Amino acid sequence: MADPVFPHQFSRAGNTTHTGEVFSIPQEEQLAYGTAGFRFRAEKLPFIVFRCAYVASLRARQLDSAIGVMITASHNPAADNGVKLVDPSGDMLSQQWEKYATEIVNATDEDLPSAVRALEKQMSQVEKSRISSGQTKNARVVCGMDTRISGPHLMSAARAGSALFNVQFVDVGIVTTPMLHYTVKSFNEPEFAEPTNQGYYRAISSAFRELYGITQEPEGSRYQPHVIVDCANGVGAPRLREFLEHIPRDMLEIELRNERGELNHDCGADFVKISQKMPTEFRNSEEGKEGKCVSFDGDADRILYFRGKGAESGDSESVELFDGDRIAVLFAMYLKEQLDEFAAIKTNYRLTMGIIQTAYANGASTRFIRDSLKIETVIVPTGVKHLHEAASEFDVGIYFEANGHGTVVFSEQFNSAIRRAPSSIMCIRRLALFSRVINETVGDAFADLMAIEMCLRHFGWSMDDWNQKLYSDVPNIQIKVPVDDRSIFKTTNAEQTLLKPDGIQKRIDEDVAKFKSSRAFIRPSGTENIVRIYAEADTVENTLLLGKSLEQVVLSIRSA
Ligand code: G16
Repeated sequence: MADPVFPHQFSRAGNTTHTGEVFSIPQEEQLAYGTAGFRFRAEKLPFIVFRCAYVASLRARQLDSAIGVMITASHNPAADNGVKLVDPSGDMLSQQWEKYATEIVNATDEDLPSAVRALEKQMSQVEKSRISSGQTKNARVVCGMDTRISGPHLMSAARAGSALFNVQFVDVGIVTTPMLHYTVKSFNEPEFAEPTNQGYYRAISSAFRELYGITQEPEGSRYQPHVIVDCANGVGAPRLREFLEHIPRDMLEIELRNERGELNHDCGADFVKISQKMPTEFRNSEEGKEGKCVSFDGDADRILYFRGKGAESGDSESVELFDGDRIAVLFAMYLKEQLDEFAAIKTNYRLTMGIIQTAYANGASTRFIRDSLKIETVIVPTGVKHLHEAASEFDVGIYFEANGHGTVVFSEQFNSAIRRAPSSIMCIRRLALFSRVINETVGDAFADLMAIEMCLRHFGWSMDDWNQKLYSDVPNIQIKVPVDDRSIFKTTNAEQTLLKPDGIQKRIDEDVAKFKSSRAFIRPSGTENIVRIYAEADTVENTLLLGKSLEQVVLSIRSA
């Protein structure tokens, strides 16, 4: 086949932005597939999206399947954008293909055809002959975007990239990232769900309504079904409104805030987690101790719960956080209760369960999981791809980053055990329905919201109960330090130890040794031009001191 012709406006030199200007990208600038795909100022993205869609079309032909392209910069500011690829099962792109995507994005126009040929050489004989005989009717690039102004132009770049091999292009419009993941899986597994927004809404909401129907609140329940959602002014707002048409108000009363302002500005899960403050449009006097509030991020793949500290605290801005760690523990308690009942009945099945966290997990949560729940925990580097992979080693793998990104994955062994057991047994029905409420493909704010409310209702818990019956967070802080070149920071040990620049880990260790019960690490972000500092210690004051001292360490490198 002749080498395809690459349109000039999607080349490095001619890269044309959504405002019609040319923003060229120097050939020597190496672009990296980060924590969650390529993420930069939107001006850089047309060329990158074009090349990524091209890679997606190659992968789609290789596997004769739908591959996803999601145009989003999630929690980043509105002026940024990004692109990530989704594999046929709805999971993140395989790490081998992340490498190919990086090579293809960084190849010169002249080198591109040979880079593609090198990639094609890696394919199996079966895949090659399927492609050469044209048996690729299921190959599709399924593309969605968030609400950013640069999105539609990037969608046209994706369409152009997929067109090079005539792969069918499906534009699903403005969707949350988890909806795109779910839709890709639905295209490839038609029995899973209909590959449309309505198909996604119906699948999750019908499982929720059924689970609601069999869930009995215990006597003296303090559960309350009113939730206020901070939509981060992102795609979560319009899509959640549609989703809620499938959830009766007498089951859940959901109120939406931050629907149309500036994306992620003073609101959203990242803002709430890092500042530990109320998002805009929320007031401590109204949403104080009694309130149940939730924050999504810009593409609704993260969820956090929070409430004000109450008028009596004298602090009108700070929040009490119920973060990803606390959500993971809630899911673990619910699932463990069902699995224990199941084990008592079906002794021939031994289903394993584990919780995957990152170094950002609050130390108190990890101790509680190991010591009180007696569940195995695994710590992996930041990034859903790492958590998802580790969770898949268990029959029931719960993974959550403290920032609210997480879900539960279930093994084949789990599915067949549940299918074979009589559905009249309550724990079996709960497990089966819970696994359908959850979006297994990736962390999903809507699906997680439904599952969390169901667990709280099952236990009859108020926010106070959820807070007090588990563990108390140890004081912790996260600081972002802008840097020119984050690539000079190299880590190991699940990102808890800094290898480069030389000598910095020693300074971190010395600082940590000054405070009781302390722990800290420094790592480069994979999504922003910043270095992140995490610190915890015995008191709020000491945590602040430790965090500030480490900030000085990073600033001293910056100015060296
Ligand atoms: C993405 C990833 C998350 C990660 C976050 C921050 O989230 O999917 O796994 O925790 O970036 O990553 P980093 O610390 O490397 O900047 P999102 O919600 O922005 O897509």
